[in-house]
Amino acid sequence: MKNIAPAIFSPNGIGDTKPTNQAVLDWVHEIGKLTKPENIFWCDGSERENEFLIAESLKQNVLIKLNEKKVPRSYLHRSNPNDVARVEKVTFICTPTKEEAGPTNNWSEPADTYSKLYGLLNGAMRGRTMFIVPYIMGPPDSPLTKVGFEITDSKYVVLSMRIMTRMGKIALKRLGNDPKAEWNRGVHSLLDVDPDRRFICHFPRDNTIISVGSGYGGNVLLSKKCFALRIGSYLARKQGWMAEHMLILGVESPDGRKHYVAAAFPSACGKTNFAMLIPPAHFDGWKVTTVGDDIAWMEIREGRLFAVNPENGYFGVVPGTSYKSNPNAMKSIGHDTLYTNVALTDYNDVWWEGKDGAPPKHAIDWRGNDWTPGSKEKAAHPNSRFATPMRNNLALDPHVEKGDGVPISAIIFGGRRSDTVPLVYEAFDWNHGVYLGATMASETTAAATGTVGKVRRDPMAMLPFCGYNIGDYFRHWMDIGKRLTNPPLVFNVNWFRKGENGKFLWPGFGENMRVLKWVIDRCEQTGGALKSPVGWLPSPHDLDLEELDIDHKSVADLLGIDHEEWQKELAEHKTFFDSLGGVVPEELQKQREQLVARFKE
Ligand code: GTP
Ligand code: SPV
Ligand code: MN
Repeated sequence: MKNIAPAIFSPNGIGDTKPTNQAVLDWVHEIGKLTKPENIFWCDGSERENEFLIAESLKQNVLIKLNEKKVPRSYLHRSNPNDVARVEKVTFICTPTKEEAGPTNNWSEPADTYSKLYGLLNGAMRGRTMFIVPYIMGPPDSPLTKVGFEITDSKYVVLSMRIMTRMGKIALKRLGNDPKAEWNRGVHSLLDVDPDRRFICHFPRDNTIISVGSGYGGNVLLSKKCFALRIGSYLARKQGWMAEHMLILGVESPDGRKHYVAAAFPSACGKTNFAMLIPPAHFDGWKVTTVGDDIAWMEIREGRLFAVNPENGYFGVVPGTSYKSNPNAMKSIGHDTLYTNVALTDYNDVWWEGKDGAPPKHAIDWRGNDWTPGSKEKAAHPNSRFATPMRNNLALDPHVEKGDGVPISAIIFGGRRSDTVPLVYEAFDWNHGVYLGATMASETTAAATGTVGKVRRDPMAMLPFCGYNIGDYFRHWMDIGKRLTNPPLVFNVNWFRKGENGKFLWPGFGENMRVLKWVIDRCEQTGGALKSPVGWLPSPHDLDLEELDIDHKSVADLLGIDHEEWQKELAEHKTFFDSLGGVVPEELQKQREQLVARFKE
């Protein structure tokens, strides 16, 4: 196997912070014996370590240093062109029975899978450095916080994990010396980045993840989709909490009343943008703050849901990010940021489609080829990403480090739907809300490899991330509801409905504040709504549309329920439930029948 990640040799005092927990040491020893690395590098998360790893990564062309004046302390990484997104078809849930993984997951038998993966890992780190990355997910003093270790032979992964998680000594401290303590085992090797030998496998019963053959994003930053969502959702059900693909934002009114909202949108459907929203001028005095942009861990206290963001940074979609669409993101990624697969200008600045200003006359595209505005290819890959620490975000919520989490007033589901689904509506109650989540659909995006733009059901935006049987997941949602005396209201939004001209009807981005304001009004029982078959629907005057350049017809189209389209939609709900082969809880089937009946009233 070609050595694409040659070993590095660190001076004394760097890479030698060994944990003391015997269970960790035994596991590292076992993986070391298998993968046969040249040496072992124990990460401590220090500044000195980071500088050393960056210097070595520059030498090996894993990173390109960006213009220090334009983007201080920032770097560009290019992944293998065959490796630019999550790959769902090689992502597996390895439970003893196929039934436990359920109808929506790829399943593979644990013993067979371990032996296949161990075969691939045998000698895989020869001539390479094996990095041990200790990290915690969640605020340091939260009862929800969990420890993980990722073994990897990729410097890019180590540098990214440092941004995306609270990494290093903090995790060793949290874990302590109890050999029976709960912690997640993650093993990652690039191998030779061959799509035919790329597998992302989860062993929920062993709290273990093994990922091979990729060097990109959600496939390899094992803290994120693999641990915080797939293994996380499995643990959450067992332990009575929730792990969800949700942003968390705070919204404060001019008179200082504050609510927190969690929202589940599928990959590349607007979570980061919504979490960093800046209200338009008309909403003078309103403030939106970010708790998290991708993942929420939630527990019940005093009959309410409280949420923490387990992450420490944002791994966000770059294309389309501009001062117009997301000024908070632009400022965040203007320094101390690790970019992946964007274009590089002749001034060593970064560029992407949708960035403010004119495109550069010449650039190097994400593949490393010459690019000009006349080129047919995109300069930045559509799924190019930034990894930026959350402390860069000027709109960071002051309670983001709060161990207790923030109380959630509303949950919003949303997808990318050109038709059928109105701009916003509210569920009648919790179980109806679960139905909205269970039946949501979205057009596929570049965040995962495969066809883009095809509508698929993506329950709670968790289709690729639920680590167990989706029927049991639905049941878990309803069980949580039974324990809530003060449940959040549940909403569905769609920023992506299109008019007859094929253009988005809704301006989106900052203007989504208008929808958020209605959500808050409903939470405070001041907002008006009409009863419709699908749920509580605002009439145009219930939304604050002042100073917004939008015509009456567009608003009517955005809020309209087209009965013909909905007959098709209802049939698709049935097809989806049927496709799950009997795991859908009775209550949700009943919800569907009631929905059908309401359309006949
Ligand atoms: P992941 O990181 O993959 O989970 O994505 P995400 O859900 O955080 O999506 P993100 O906010 O990065 O947005 C993805 C794409 O949707 C970007 O190209 C945005 O420009 C676009 N987008 C986000 N919000 C809106 C909106 O309100 N309206 C429109 N039309 N596009 C939006
Ligand atoms: C997503 O796809 O939902 C992401 C990007 O947030 S990745 O980390 O690659 O999964
Ligand atoms: Mn995501």
